[in-house]
Amino acid sequence: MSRAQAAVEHLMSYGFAIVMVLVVLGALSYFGVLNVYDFVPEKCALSGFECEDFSLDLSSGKATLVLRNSASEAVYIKLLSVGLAGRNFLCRFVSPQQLRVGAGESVVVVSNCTRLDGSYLGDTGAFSGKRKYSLSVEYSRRPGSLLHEGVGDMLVNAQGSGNVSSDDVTGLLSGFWRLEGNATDYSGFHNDGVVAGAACGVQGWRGSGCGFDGVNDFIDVGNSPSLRFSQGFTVMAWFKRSNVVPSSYSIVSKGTPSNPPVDLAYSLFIDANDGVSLRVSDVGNGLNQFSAVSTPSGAVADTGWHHVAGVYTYNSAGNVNGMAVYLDGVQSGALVTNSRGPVFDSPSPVLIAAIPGPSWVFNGVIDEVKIVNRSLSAEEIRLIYDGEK
Ligand SMILES: [Ca+2]
Repeated sequence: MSRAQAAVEHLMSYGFAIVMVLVVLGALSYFGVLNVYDFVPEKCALSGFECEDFSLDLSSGKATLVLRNSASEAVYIKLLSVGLAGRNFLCRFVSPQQLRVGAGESVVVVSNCTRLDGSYLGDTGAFSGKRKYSLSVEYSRRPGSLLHEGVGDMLVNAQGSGNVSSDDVTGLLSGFWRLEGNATDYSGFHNDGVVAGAACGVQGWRGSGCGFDGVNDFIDVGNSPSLRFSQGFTVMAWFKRSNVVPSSYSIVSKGTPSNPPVDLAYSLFIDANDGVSLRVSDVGNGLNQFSAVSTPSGAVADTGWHHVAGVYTYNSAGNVNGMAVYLDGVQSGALVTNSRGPVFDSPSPVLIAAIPGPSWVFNGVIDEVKIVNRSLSAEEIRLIYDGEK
């Protein structure tokens, strides 16, 4: 018997068994019993760089990569993000000044992680074990010059489980109030709210929410540095009006946007046209100076649930993104590009459902309030909305 014949007979005898083993492994993987990545060694690859070492610690919420610049000239890293496909999990390192990495040199890049999809901080297990994360990097050859993009992936056995919960994480969330019967802040910054009259425990969008009477109910979440922004920020919430009476109703405000707004920092509110507006001021001079953006009139003239996000961007190099309001995941209303500047450092606390007085008191239910310490992109807002809707 020739060697070729022997090989064919061998295959005939064992081929079926091999196929069956593959089918069983495939089925186990499909039903989640088996993680296919458990059999593959950890690895990390990123175009434009050599990924020398890498780790992901879910308990502290940090992804650490040691990147070597294999090019013959220095590069300047502006952004590095680590994501998990379909899970809205994002670790992000941003360096406005851009991190220089000389030719042949290595650099340690630590990205802060958070979960953007509305899953609760403190949940455990969802991201534990070995998984494949996508990597993307933006860098230039000179500081501030043309940006290049590199992509790659990282197969890593994450340490710990759960998500951002430690105090030292200066990630994205500055405040996260699930409003499950109380005003506890889940961002890690301890911006726990004081409930004034509101009925927390009523049916919310997700679990419970807080009901406000339109008269004097509100929640005061304080004025900690984590709620004061010199650059950009994003404010988000779900809300449901009890009735449609055209007037101004605050959703989340820091200061007073009514005239004169001597202490206005930012306010996301239902306006008298039954739309949603975002107002931001850079001064506290009482001259009614602020930037604003609104959805079209009548956009929320109903008593159904809506998700709203207000985004403000100030960039010292130019007011790049301005401000925007997103209703149910979609940008709504004109984007104002002449934003005034850094957000006024108002002495007022952040109130949910009212402005100081109290006035502009919301009439209905508010739930899942988030404040993020940077301006989110349209894509990120969409991601969050899709994850929560
Ligand atoms: Ca809730």
